[in-house]
Amino acid sequence: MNKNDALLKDIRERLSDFRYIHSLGVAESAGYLAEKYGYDKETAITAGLAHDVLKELSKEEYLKFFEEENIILSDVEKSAPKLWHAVAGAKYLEKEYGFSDEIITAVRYHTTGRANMGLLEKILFIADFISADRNYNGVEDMRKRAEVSLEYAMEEGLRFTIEDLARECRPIHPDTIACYNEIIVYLSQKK
Ligand code: DGI
Ligand code: FE
Ligand code: FE
Repeated sequence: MNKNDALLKDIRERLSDFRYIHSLGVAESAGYLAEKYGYDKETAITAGLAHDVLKELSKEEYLKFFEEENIILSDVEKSAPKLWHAVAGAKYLEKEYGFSDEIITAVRYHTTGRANMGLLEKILFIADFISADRNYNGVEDMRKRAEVSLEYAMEEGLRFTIEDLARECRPIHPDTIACYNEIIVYLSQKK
């Protein structure tokens, strides 16, 4: 079995129909963005398939995994369980599949973003917002922005996430803020 076959079987077994279909959609969008912005298409597809691999663990399973892997969460991370699947997923893919650092890092930061993201990181971050299964208000605008540049789409995605989190009084991860600031400064200098 090649690695993508094993990965497909793994996500099919670990994820609900809904999230399995989401993962296939993100893989397709990541492949599309890779071709458009000049990254290896097969690597981007693999990252898309893999990105939410541990999304459906229980709270107990995450905490056990973090303890076994000696992963220490910050206070913000402890209080934001939605961030856990990216941290756990990256470690799992490193251990079980030995994927490249680029894939591992893209999965690790696919939820928060961070400063200084590489091309695959940005591709996965945006593919997650524009995949075919997404239907939130504003998804068409995100898809249009993704045709202009990855950074232009990231600006909108990060603003969307930060506004949502602030409105709901939830903590905003420092990596999310660092990513937002960097993109805003970058785009303002281009004008
Ligand atoms: O796994 P998906 O649902 O496909 O998408 P995702 O990995 O981007 O996760 C989105 C969720 O993560 C969404 O509910 C908002 C949350 N999130 C993203 N950035 C932050 C965050 N939550 C907190 N508390 N802080 C963040 O900085
Ligand atoms: Fe995710
Ligand atoms: Fe996702």
